[in-house]
Amino acid sequence: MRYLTAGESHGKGLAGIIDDYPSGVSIGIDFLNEELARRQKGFGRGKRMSIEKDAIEIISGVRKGKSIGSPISFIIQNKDWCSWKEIMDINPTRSNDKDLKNRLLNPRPGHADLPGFLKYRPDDIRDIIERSSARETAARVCIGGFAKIILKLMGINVFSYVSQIGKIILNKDAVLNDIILTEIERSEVRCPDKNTGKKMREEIIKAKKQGDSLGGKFKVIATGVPAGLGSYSQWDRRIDGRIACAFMSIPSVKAVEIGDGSNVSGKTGTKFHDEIHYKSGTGFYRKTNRAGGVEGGITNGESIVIGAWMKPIPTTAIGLHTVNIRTKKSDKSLKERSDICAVPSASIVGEAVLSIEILNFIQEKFGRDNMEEILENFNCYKKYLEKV
Ligand code: EPS
Repeated sequence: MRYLTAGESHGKGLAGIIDDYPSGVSIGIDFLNEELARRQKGFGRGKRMSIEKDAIEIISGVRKGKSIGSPISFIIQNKDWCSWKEIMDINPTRSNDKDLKNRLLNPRPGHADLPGFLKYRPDDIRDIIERSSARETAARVCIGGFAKIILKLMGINVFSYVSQIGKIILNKDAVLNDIILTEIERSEVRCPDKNTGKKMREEIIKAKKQGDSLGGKFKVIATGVPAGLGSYSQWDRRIDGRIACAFMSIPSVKAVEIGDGSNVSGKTGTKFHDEIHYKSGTGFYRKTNRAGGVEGGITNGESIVIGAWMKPIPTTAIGLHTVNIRTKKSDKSLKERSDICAVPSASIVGEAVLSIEILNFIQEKFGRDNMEEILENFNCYKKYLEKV
């Protein structure tokens, strides 16, 4: 399954194309819209999220509620476009005084503004910030939703939660049962622990008052993933490498861990590795999962556990020292409407990108054409795993 997204943050909308999505999958539009709504939530989001009510409009690849094997394409309208029609006009217009006055010239450190300006040579940084905006992730969450629909049919579920916002850190990993999962979905910061969640909320309020922004960490877990996805045979066939790449492509993510992540280096081999056990009818299993479900670039049958760290949002009310791209004089960085903290939303994007990567490896192993065929192959393989 390949995919592309397009669209500017304040343009008409976002678009997505998914190629190689199997035929015969029932597509629940409500489910896809719920996924979009989950991404829009979260304490610390900016005003934009109260303007938008993201919803998918499928253009192709689905007929009578089922995928037909041809490319799926869709759009998500930007409601806010109505207020930006003039600024985002695609027709040639003679630049007027207003345009000149509105030009963004003071790049924000931490955003794509300066490197984008150097690369694409615009005379207005708006040309850069429109596409580099994290608004693009709405399209990716949709594509992840399509992937999740298939994974669910195979008993694979993907969850996420927030484990850090600013200085507030959840002190232990969440045990994902139904009660905790409900708590995460109810929490404004997607934190499994009420008290920690409260402190995270206060941290966001404090940052807002100070005209500042925050980053943090989120975790994404996939359960029910069979052993045998990915391969050590070539670098780009390692599933952990592909997952890490997908997470690093989420705006603001600066570090990714699989399993125990940076804690792996301090332990001896006998204290770190997950010992192997066997039970008739279940097959091979582990009592610990420090490897995060991947060994040698291949899934080992345990849950895939990913952690991702986000830097603070680069747009701040206070601003940072920068240089005007035209005058080359020192100035404060430009101010755009923005979020104070988007870690809860990023965890939903994390669910999407992990689902997409797992589905890619599922299709590589079990087929890509038709859902019935994929399920037959998958179930046959699961039986082999149980009795091997
Ligand atoms: C976003 C929409 C954007 C930003 C945010 C993500 O909307 P606007 O620019 O109109 O406020 O709120 O983008 C960023 C934080 C960023 O750094 O790019 C969205 O839909 O998620």
